Amino acid sequence: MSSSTIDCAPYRAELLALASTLPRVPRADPYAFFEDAMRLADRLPHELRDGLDDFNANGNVTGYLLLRGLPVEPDDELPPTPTVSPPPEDRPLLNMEAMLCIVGGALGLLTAYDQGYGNRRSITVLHELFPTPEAHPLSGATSTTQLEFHTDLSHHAHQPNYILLSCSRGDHEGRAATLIGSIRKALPLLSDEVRDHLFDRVFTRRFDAADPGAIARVKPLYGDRDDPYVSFNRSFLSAETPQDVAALDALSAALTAVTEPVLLTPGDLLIIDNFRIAHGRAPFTARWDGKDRWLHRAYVRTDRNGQLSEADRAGDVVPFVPRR
Ligand SMILES: O=C(O)CCC(=O)C(=O)O
Ligand SMILES: [Fe+2]
Repeated sequence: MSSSTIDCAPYRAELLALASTLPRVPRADPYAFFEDAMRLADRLPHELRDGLDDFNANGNVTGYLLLRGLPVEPDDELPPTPTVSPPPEDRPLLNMEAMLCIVGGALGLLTAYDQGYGNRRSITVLHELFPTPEAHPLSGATSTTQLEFHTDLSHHAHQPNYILLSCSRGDHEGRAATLIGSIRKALPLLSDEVRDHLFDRVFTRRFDAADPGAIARVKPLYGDRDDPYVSFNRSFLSAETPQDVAALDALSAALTAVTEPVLLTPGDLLIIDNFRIAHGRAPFTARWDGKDRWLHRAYVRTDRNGQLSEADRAGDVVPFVPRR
């Protein structure tokens, strides 16, 4: 396994024992649930905790950390893959939800976001990802088409540091790889001219198709010139000049050239450094048989760039503040 992967199979029993002490219904009292998960994070097996702390402090070249072999339920003990969100408030805790929250608690604060558009009625920490029948076959937005490179919440001033994706079910054919484009790998492929443009140019980023006034301002590269953060979304960053187009295309091409596909399988938990990689997802075919791909997702904030204040708690909802 590469240094981006930690095999957690040796800790399965220990992790299950930790998870069994969490409240059985995570959505009944979310604040209490996340507080417990954070407490349990201090009792993770030492080697695993050290790996998480090291990634949190230094990152790595690939921009992700993949935990494999976590204690997912046997498939026949899982409920059918959902087709609608949100899940029932009383749905019992799933093992991969427990893993998501304990690992998230080791990295920072699990956080819910007002994203500035349609999600106002469903602002939660715990998200579910699965293909939806309504999107098939005409738009195929969630499965049959590739999800292009993006940074999650790049239009939000308090963009999450980490995206955690844990997997209860993979897709049937093993095609739905999460695509990882690391800026630490892509940067050497960019010319000085393109780098300068991506650092200095402030792009407008639309975030609500129905509202032309809904714009944020985004620099695709920022921070340390030699080890920058990336904020990217080819479809929503508006290119106004030929140089804009050339620079965004060059960044797309460089990210594509260094892409690592990570195929999530049951028991995997992927930690994406949302400041250092752009990510996407390969297309796949859903079968609508109750066994389709099923991921759990949560966003984590850390104090990187001083973005937390003392009163912040796991489970908080961050109001929408457009990036400027
Ligand atoms: O489905 C995936 O693997 C990635 C989905 C995604 O882009 C996200 O959760 O932000
Ligand atoms: Fe995403």
